[in-house]
Amino acid sequence: MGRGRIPLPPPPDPRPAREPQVAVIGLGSNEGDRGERLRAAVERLRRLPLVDDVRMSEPIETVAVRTDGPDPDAPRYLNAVALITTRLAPAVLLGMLHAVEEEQGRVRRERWGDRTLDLDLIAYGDFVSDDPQLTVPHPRAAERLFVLQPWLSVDPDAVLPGAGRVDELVRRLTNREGSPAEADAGEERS
Ligand code: A4P
Ligand code: MG
Repeated sequence: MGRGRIPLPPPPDPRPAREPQVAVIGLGSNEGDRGERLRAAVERLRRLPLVDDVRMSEPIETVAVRTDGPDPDAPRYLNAVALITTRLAPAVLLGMLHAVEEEQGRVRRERWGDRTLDLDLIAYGDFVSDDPQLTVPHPRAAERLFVLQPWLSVDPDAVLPGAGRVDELVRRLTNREGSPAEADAGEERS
């Protein structure tokens, strides 16, 4: 052995694999070929590393909600929800969602402005975080029929951590606002 060579410390134990979790992704598009954007986004989700079992709802058409309320004159959204099983950490998953948005030509202009594709992390198992860069569950999900209805359609037993059963949230929002279509328009009023 050469002089001065210091033996390397043993390598650290490999990190234990993360348990798979079900993550709920909200998809929205109100610019360009909306249906194609959503389909392409889901195909990308299927190809992400450490992601499997991607299940997407049927898309629904909804009135655009702006920061000052619903705007029936703005281009309407197609919204859908995808359930994925993943071993990606929540922050890593959100970073990948942002990368997919960019691939699909998303330009960040004003908040809640028109967009080719918005991917929100709605929930990630029972994980809770109030970091502004990673707020989970999504802070506005409990008030949004355009998230809750497609979610319920792919998981009738869905639960939004901290807010309760999704079927119950949908029932309350539709009772409060009238028909589901009107509820879409009014969901950010309160
Ligand atoms: N961020 C923190 N937590 C999360 C999370 N759980 N999911 C941060 C996604 N992003 C999260 O996001 C702004 C910042 O939020 C990022 O830095 C991210 O790290 P953004 O996507 O750049 O901006 P945004 O989407 O314009 O803003 P925001 O506040 O996330 O808006 P929302 O809540 O996504 O609402 N109307 C209809 N009908 N359908 C829609 O889908 N979507 C919006 C956007 C408004 N109106 C809509 C719809
Ligand atoms: Mg967003």
